[in-house]
Amino acid sequence: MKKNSGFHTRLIHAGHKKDPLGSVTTPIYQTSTFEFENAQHGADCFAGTSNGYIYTRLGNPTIRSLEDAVANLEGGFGGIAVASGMAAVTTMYMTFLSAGSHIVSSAAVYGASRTVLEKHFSRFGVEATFLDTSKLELIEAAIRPNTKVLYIETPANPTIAITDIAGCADIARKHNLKLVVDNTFCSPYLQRPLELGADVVLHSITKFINGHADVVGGVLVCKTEEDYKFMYNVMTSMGPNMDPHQAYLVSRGLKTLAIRMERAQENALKIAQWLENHPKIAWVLYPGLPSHPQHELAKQQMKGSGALMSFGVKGGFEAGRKLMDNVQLAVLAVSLGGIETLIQHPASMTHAKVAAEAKLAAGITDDMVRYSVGIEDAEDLIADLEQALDKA
Ligand code: LCS
Repeated sequence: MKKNSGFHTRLIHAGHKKDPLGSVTTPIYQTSTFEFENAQHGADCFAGTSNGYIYTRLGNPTIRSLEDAVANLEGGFGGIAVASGMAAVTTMYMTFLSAGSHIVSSAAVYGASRTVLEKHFSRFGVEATFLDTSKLELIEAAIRPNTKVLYIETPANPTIAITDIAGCADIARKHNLKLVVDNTFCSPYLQRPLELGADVVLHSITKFINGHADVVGGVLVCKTEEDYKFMYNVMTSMGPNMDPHQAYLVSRGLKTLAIRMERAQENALKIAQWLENHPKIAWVLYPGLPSHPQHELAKQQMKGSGALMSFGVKGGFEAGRKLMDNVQLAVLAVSLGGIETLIQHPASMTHAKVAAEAKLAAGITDDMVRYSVGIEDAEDLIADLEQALDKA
């Protein structure tokens, strides 16, 4: 594969090394440890003067193949695959935060990305400020001398709020902060934060990158060798590493990312437009609708509008509950970004552990329903919503 190959070519070929036995796919090296050629080779591997594999927590060819593929697609120096999206988030926190340091984060982030700071990193003296990062002036005002990281999720889970990545990169450069972007909702197909000035991009691989609702995983991509090496050391020392079989499944899912994403977002736009015109729907937030407050920014920094939306049913939570209890095609389940359409209630499910006032301040209202659009027929999904709304 040529270095300047297109995105679709890289999706299929990046990360794969020619196999000595001719396997077209990267084999699953389901081993915990690797045999050295001799004692000197073992010592050289540990000294870093030989590139041989040592032990799967420290590196494995199946996992490396996935790491190289995602790093290539995001345009970074190196990728680090881990056991879950939360392992990616906490590995990043462990890399850049120390006792006494401060992080500024989007208020609307995946619930656990916030609560792990409030409940656990606070025990080690880490301070955190959560705010509406779609307003750049609020970020500037929150920065303190001990601020080390600016962490944004865009579009945000579950409010679909969009943050200006390039604007945040300017602020991060000015104040010497690491800009980290959770790119889970977009995948590198729709948005490449490193190209817009971010230092690190991370994913819950559980979502669009794997895409088939059968694996939990995470990945980080660092722009520079320096950040990559330090983060890799943090990860392998703490041990939240991915398993080779998990990496194999994700690599398989990744190959169809672009065509899955294209179809899902085509469905999503049709559904969002239909919902917006439905008399029982109070509001819809979808980046592809001109009514989205950051529709223009979304058009600039995203290659498409994605497959996630949130909406409110007239009649509030009770009406939303009736809708969720009556859908027959969409699956009532958390997670997102798979080939099947999922529906859930953020306030009582994915963001249940976020304090009530914090939820409201982040825009996670009680009437909010989150809908992750899959690759079924849009007409069938609309018919499903229609019959459920009739009962709401
Ligand atoms: N970042 C984002 C944006 C997420 O949506 C999630 C999980 C994570 C990180 C954590 O990833 P995990 O450890 O679960 O792989 N989001 C979920 C959601 O909205 N419903 O269930 C999980």
